[in-house]
Parts: sequence; C-alpha cells; structure tokens
Amino acid sequence: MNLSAALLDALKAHGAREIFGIPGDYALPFFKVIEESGILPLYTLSHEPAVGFAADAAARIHAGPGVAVVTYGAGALNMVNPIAAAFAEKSPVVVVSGAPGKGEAQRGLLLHHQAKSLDSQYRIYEEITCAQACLDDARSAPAEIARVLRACLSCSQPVYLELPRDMVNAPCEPVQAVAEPAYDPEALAACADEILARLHRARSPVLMIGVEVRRFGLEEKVAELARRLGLPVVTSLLGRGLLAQTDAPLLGTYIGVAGLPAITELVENSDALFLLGVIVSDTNLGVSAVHIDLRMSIQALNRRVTIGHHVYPEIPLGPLVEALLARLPAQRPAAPRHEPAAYPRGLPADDAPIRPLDIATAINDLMDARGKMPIATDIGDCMFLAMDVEHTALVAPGYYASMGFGVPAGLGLQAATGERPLIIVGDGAFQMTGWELGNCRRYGWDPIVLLINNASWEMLRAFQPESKFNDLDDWHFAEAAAALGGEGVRVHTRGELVRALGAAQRRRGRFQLIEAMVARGAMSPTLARFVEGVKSKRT
Ligand code: TPW
Ligand code: MG
Repeated sequence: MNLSAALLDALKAHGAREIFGIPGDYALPFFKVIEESGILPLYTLSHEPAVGFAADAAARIHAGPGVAVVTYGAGALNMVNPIAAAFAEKSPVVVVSGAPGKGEAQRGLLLHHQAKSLDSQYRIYEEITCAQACLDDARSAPAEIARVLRACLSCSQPVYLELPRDMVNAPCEPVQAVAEPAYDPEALAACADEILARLHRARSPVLMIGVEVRRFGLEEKVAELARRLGLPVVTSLLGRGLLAQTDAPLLGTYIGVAGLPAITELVENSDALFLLGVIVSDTNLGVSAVHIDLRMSIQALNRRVTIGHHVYPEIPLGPLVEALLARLPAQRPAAPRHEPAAYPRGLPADDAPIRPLDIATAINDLMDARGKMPIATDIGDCMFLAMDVEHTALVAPGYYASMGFGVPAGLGLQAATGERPLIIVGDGAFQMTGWELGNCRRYGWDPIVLLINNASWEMLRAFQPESKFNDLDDWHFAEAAAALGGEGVRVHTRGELVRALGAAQRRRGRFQLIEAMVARGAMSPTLARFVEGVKSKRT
C-alpha cells in the first residue's frame, strides 16, 4: 500500500464520506490518487474559502469528519479563515495540504508559494487546528495519521496534515485507528451524581443544548435525557437546528434580549442552567440584559464538566449523557408547563413589499406544504430571520460569524446528504462566494437559494447608520443565474415571493435563485433586537 491510499482509507474508516478540494502542482499527485482510487468522491470548487466552508458544513451535517484538500501556500493559506471558523465552532474538518517534496526543499532556492519559511504554513495551521502532522516519513506516517484523526474526532475540531508531493506514492503500512482516550469511570459517576443532585435541588433548572451534542452524535440520547429530566429545553444560538429531528420537548433558541421574552426569562432566571455542549461565547450567552452568573450553571464542554467551583476534567460528553440516563427512571415525568415558540405562518400572497420576516413566514408555509428542508445561512439578517423558521436542520456561522459561509455550506449539505438544501444569504455575502453556484451543474446539485438583496451591508448599517460605505450597488444577481447553470427570478412583492418559492420547489435538477428585493433599513425583529442589545451592552 502507498501513503496516499493509506490516508484515504483511514479518512473513510474514521467516517469521512467525501472530499472537497482545489488542486495545485504540490497537490496534483495526491489528487490523481483521490480520483483514480475512488475511495472517496471528490468535489472541486472554485475558491479555497468555499472548499473549507463546504467541508465544514458536511462535517456538521453528518457529524463526522469533513475533508478539505488544497495545495501548498496559495491554496492552504486561502483557507485559513474557514478553518479558523471550524475551529471556533468545533467542526471536525481534516485539512490535507500538498507541500514541496523533501528533495526540493534542500536545494537552497526559495520555492513558489513559500511565504516566510517552508514551515510557515504548518505554524499558521497550528493556531487553528487541534493536531498536526507532516507526513514526511513513511514509517511513522500511519501512527501520525491515526493520532491526528483520533484528535479530530475526540476534540471535534479541525486537524492539519501536510503531504509532501514526493511522499504520495511511498510504500506504507495501513493506518491502525487508536482508541478514544480513557476516562475514570469513578470520576464520571461522581460527576453524574453531582449534576443530578444539583438539578434536583434547583427551583427552576433549564437544559441548554449546544453544538457538541450534534458533533458527538448524541441528539437522540439527549432528547431522551431531556424527556426523563422533564426540564425545559432550549438551544444556544449556534445550536439552533439541533434536536429538530427528535421529539425532545424543545422550546426554542436562547438569544438573550434578541430572543423570545419567555425563553429569555426562563434561562436568565434559572438557578441551575445546564449547558450541555454549549460554547460559552458572547453570541451564545452574552446578549443578555442581565449578567448570567456562570457559577450557578453546570457546564459540560471540551471534555470537562464544571459545576460551580467543582471541575471534573476528562469527562467526555457521550459517556456523561449515558451515565445520566442510567440514573434516571425510564417513565416520563409530567410535561413542563412551557409553551414552545410559535413561528409565523400564512403569508398573504399580496402586492405588499417583502419584509425580512415575510421570508421566514414564506419558508414555514413552504415546509408545511412540501416537507422540511435542511437550511444553510450566511451571517447577516439571513441568519437572524432563520430564528423565525420552524426547527429544521440548520448550519449557520452563529459564533465565528464569517461571511461567505452560506452558499458553499449549502453545497456541502447537498453533497453530504443528497438532500436538497435551502440556502439563505444576503447580497453582501453572495458577492463573496455566490459564484460557487456555478459548480452545481456538474454535480447535479440543485439548492434553492433565497438571496436577500437590500443593496446593503444592512447588519453593519444597523450598528452605524451614518456610514455611506454600507450602501452596495444593485448587482441584479437573478440575471446571472442562467450563465451559472441555474435559474433565477427577482421578486419584489409577497405574492411574487410565495409563487417563486412554490415554483422553485417544483423544479428539480438546477439551482433555483430567488432574489428577494428588500428595502434598505428593513430588518427582522430578531436582528433589530440583537443590535439594540449589543449597542446597549457597549454603552
Ligand atoms: C468575512 C463583517 C458582518 S455582517 C456584514 C458584514 C460586512 C454585512 C452583510 O451584508 P449582507 O447581509 O450579506 O448583504 P445584510 O443582511 O447585513 O444586508 N467580512 C467577513 N465576515 C464578516 N462578518 C464581516 C466581514 C460583516
Ligand atoms: Mg445586504
């Protein structure tokens, strides 16, 4: 066996299902093996940021590693931002970068795509991945690959593998996977007991679910845990979309002052907030009018449980959920008396102009009539209006908040699941990565793309209305759809929006771009509250 086949087999054995990439001369030999071996399907895109976002979305949706393969320097450094995003949002992306061969590096010349030194790229990636290896020794390579892929799965974060081009065909042993790091069952038992005692004593315990629950494949078990505990359940902002496929007693999403008052009060008045896999970030917990006292909370994140001043290190989330379930009776306690969030429905198909909330309403009506779709959003009002869309599988940059995520993430969703996604994106973000839709035709992808064109960086305008640089030009995106292999329509009224969504849903085989024209200054209620909340926190 050679090194590249050993790597591809190992990726597949660790749960990878497809590869996204863009080749370059340092990566051409590896791409040749990827294509000719057929071990994993290869999807090439147009610009490396999209490769990173698509691999990230694939990882999020199938809760296993996503793979992004790029060339050295110009390729890998182009992908730093999406991998930083995946690191922050705990998405397990395996980056494989081609690199100069060992011999080339020893000739004393600077090599093309080299920045400062030949290992600059490796050191940059050390900052944004949880494990790294340079596969420049065929004897140690199998163990190095196993170590790095184990870290990817155990930490649910990106990892970095550098593959010098003269190593691609080096003879090599197959990769033997390494086991999960061990934990102390007695510590786990003590921790589970303490959590349950703490919840039992509390007046108003609340369970908040975060992305780790999905990353570690625990949604069904956590839904069962929620039922047995009989606690009100909410998701964090980044955790929006979790538990959508379960019958957990889910109320909605906590977004502090930006969210529904009933959920905000419940979370902020809780005397035992159980944060299960929630990243403790400003977007998840900071947008509150009151200061949430984390000493009153129970936090399980990053293989560590913190209960007040007690810290239990090395408690992985899966075994913790199992231990809690094992301690709870199977019968259901009385359902908690909290109303789940109600989402807007029944958009009149009239001649009124489109407001952002109308878009959420139209999507709810469509999904009621034709079934749920997985959704990818960008950052901007598209993400905030998605909070008014009924719970469905969702990938969105809810914490790191990088623009350009939505369209490539949607392509990643369709590649990974075969399901047709709905992409919701603003005009500013579409200017960054919208061109990637041109790759749909050759792979048979046909997402429905709802582009909110307000000719504006509206979210920035909301923070700083006096700045004229937030005015964008009107790019007439729908007209570009045909050239990219899809179909586009521009809609101005609610009636046109409803009809366009229905028509797009019926037309399969090509991407359907609906360019919804929205007035500058119009915002979803959630974004308006979010901006007010952030502004008042700053002053
Ligand atoms: C890679 C900063 C956050 S939101 C925003 C900017 C520029 C405006 C988005 O405009 P769009 O949506 O897409 O038209 P909308 O609803 O506000 O009109 N560069 C990157 N990421 C971020 N987050 C920014 C800049 C930003
Ligand atoms: Mg805009």
